[in-house]
Amino acid sequence: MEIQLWRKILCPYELAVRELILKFEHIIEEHRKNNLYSPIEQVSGRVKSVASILEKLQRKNIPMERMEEEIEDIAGIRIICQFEEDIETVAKMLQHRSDMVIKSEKNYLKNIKESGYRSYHLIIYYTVETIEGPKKIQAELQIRTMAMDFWATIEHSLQYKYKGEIPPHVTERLTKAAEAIHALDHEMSSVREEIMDAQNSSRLQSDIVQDILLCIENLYKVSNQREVRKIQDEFLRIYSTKDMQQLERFHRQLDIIAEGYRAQALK
Ligand code: 0O2
Repeated sequence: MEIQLWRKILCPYELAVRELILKFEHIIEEHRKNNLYSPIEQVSGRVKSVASILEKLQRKNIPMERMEEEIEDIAGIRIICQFEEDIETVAKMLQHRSDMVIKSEKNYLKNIKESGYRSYHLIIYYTVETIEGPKKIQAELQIRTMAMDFWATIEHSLQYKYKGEIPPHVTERLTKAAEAIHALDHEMSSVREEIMDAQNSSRLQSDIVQDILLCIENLYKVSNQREVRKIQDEFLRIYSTKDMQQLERFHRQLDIIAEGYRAQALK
């Protein structure tokens, strides 16, 4: 096929990958803005390379004209979660979306691959708008934890290095590493609540600090410099104590002071 034609074929897949990444990133943002825990930690995506498409066509004996129907992962999205429990939450979230239809699933968490590969895959139908009108394409969503992703990335590189013929001694070590990764995911799940609490309070603290700093910056514009410097010193003192309750109290007081200045400015 001519290069020009490949470009035309892959164009809607590029658009789909960009749109889907944006949509999943927005899910993360929406959770964070509402002070909610996001089951999605990171998202990335890629359009399969022409070489990789050709290799798959050949390996699976698929005629070129059946490419778009048979190769389901021309558009690929990877969704990374912190905990194994989050994978199901994400999968359920996707079932209810109106902009994608789930065609099939492959659960390599329940049915771990012989290689040790663990991940949850969904093939979806997704429609993009092109200059020639709407085009329904397929995309593969891989949902996995950070630990699963770490293992899969390393194993994928080794597959590439050894051209799919990984020597037995390396396979053995990969199997052991896969077991360790499995155990790590379970260990992390058992302290999930504690980790989530710690992450939430750290995010809350950073939001409060950002708010206080913005408030102090605004006070410099409308109030006596010496007064604001005193407020600033008090903030630094409280901040160094790492006492969240004191910091929250200071934040509330600062809000009242700022409100007072705002009211004065309106008079
Ligand atoms: P890439 O380089 O990731 O784009 P097949 O290619 O026939 O094995 P199939 O039947 O289309 O795959 O679906 P499957 O098994 O769900 O695999 C789809 C993708 O999952 C693969 O894409 C890999 O990304 C990933 N995957 C599946 N099995 C393994 C594994 O054992 N190790 C690792 N590291 N990844 C795996 P591709 O096509 O390999 O290409």
